[in-house]
Amino acid sequence: MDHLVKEALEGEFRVNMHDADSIQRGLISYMVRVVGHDPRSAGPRQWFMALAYMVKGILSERGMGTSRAQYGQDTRRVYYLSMEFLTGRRLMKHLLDFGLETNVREALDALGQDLDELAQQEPDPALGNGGLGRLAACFLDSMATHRYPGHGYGIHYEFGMFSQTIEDGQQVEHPDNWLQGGNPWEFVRYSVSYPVRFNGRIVCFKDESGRERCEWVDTNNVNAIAYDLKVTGYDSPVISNLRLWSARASTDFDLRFFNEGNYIEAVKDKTTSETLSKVLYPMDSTVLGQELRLKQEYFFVSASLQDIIARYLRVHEDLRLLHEKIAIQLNDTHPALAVPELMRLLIDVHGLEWDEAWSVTRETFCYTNHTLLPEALETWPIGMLEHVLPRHLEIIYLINHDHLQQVRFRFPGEMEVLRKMSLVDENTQRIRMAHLAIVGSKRVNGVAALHTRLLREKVFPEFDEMYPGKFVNVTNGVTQRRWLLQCNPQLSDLITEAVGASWKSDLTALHALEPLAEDAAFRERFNAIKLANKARLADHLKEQTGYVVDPASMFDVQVKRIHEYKRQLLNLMHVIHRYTLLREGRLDDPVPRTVVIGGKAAPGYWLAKQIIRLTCDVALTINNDRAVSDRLKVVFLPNYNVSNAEITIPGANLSEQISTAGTEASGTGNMKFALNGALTIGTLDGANIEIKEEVGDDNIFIFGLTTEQVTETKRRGYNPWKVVEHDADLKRVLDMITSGFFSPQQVNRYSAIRDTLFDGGDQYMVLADFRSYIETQAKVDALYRDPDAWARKAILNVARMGLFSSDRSIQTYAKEIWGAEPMDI
Ligand code: 26W
Repeated sequence: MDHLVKEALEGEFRVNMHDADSIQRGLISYMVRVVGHDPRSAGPRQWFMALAYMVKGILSERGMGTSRAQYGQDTRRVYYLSMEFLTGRRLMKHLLDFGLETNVREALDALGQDLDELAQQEPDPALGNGGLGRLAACFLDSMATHRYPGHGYGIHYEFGMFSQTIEDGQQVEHPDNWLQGGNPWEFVRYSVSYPVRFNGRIVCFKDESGRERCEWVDTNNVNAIAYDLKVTGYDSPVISNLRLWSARASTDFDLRFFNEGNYIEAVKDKTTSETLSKVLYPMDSTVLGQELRLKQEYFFVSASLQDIIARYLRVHEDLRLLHEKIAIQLNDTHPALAVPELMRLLIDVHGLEWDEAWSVTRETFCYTNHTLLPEALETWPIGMLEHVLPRHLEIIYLINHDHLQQVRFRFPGEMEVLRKMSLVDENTQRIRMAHLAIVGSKRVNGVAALHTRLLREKVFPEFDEMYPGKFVNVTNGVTQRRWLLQCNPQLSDLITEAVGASWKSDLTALHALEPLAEDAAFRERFNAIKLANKARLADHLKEQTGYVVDPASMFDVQVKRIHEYKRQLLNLMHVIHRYTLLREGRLDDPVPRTVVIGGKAAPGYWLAKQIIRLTCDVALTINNDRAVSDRLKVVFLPNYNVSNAEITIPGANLSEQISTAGTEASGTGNMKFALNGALTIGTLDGANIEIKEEVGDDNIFIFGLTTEQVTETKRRGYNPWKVVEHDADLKRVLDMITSGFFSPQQVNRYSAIRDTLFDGGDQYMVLADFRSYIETQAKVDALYRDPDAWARKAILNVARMGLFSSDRSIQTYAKEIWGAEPMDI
């Protein structure tokens, strides 16, 4: 090592990434000069940092090429505004994108370090809740890979999604201090800073030219500071940027207090304004309506729009043509305040007329809806807006005034329609953010065919009628780079060997695998890879939970946020039913199963937490019952996140996608599992429907009521008691849950579950779908007994996933929504 260090520090600084020796010298040099550690005593954490800084250098160099090309070509840009980005770890992704993995691995080997161990050192940035945040990350990857001029904007949360441990069978939340050890990937841009204003009041006056102008005065200001993360694409010269805003107090000290000698009071304001980017709200699917959340939304929207306008004005003059050069995608309604904020900036700051500003605004924004659940549709109390964003409330009223005039014209005399379409909910005195986003956007999209249809027919039918062609569908997709290439290297190699490498940027190339489903040798290799991935997952489960599971058993996996509509409870009911059959010897030729359930519950969502607890209780009982031990195991996988999804998904045989029909907008886990060769058991919900259409009815297990049947059953008066009365197995399962069979220390522990199912009316039709689910699970068993038949179908699933790449989603957005072209670079 001594001579290596000497040589490295004497040699030239530039690293030749195509040469392992040069990389090795580079690493030593970064270790000394940037990390500031002696290479002779550095551990994996320090080597990770040295490597990350070295890669960051390449990111920066190449990133400049992209910027220059964008300004040079004056390309139409796409801005993706999202409160959440779940990017996953960066290191391996950048190495894969640059084609550097092999060389770097070799260089590290020579230094006595293991690349995989280093990669584990990196914290997983959990700046999102679930599907919506991960989709944003897949989209950035696809945009960079296919050379679109995409830019992400979000929040630099100091604390991301909480980390979850299980203590005493219950979820415990811990702060996610992901920046603790420093973040080598980010570029802090102290000079890129914008003031964001809150509170205050509006003064209107006539200016010299007699024009009515409004000014927002006496505001409390916070500064937004930019943190940039570089986004690479696979084998692509384009490097895009994800800009995350962090809140800084605008004045370090409030001088009034300071001068009075009250030092602590003087710093207090600083602390409160900096809470704006402190923590991600860990809820998906229910809105809390808290002022801090509203402020977070406005904070990042305002900073992003100021930045977008500044960049535009660097090369253009006329803001009336803004929409010709940019498109802004709103990821759900979380950034919907962008609509009145752009209006405010254009009118109050840049002097456009109302009509000019409105036409630019409506041509600039597009809005993606991600949920059908009524409790997840954002609304804000008028009183709160009046206090926090008085000028925006005025602008919203003005927008609504014009909007309602058009509604009256389109639906004359229809007061009910007027009431429904108003941006203001008069009953609750709240502003409807989805309405605002729809009115202020050029296009509105749903994320799967069924979801878009339900949006148009059930949620916003009047808007759809009033604006024909505004509502479009873009079915979600996932990036095959992370969700196959990176997480499943063995299967990736097998596929590349069989059909070539083009699938990495064109997933439809997987079609060529179809004939190989009939090739016994291929099936054998495919099965061996699945087994190896299951062994890796089994090791992970053992390390995380202590439970030992058998990789030869069927791995039946449901990982996603815990929510009643996703029906983890239905899964558990099948498990309990199976357990009783096993104990009574009523299953002939039982297929051994390992059921894995994982996911986080929102901290305030008590019932979801009970479902986690029940999972753990059921696991404890079943896993310790010697009578069934080798035939059934249940494991709750703690702290489900992007990193452990990368281990879990490749190890699954069966993918559980069992939401009540009409509730899951799309799902994206469903796509990741199938891409990794799991078969799906699922309802006709979200993108499951399109998956079924692609893979064929024989290659997926569909069960349960359809959306129409759910509606019809409810309309006719659904009676949970009746269902249970006619199903002895179901009755017994429920009795076991509610009589304390799994919680003898506290027999009433699960009374709330009984209550939602009966008194609560079983909103999500768990009982109604039980029988169909159980029967379908029996078909799953039957197929698993024939490994060859199972493998054929699994291979066909992989081969037919071409449609579900986020590359396809992005190409659709680019063509049909943004009007964006790939850059020529
Ligand atoms: C603040 C309250 C809140 C926060 C987040 C409400 C709703 C959300 C999101 C819309 C929830 C979400 O992540 N939705 C998921 O989006 C995925 C990507 O489109 C879909 O695949 C999932 O079906 C949908 O649940």
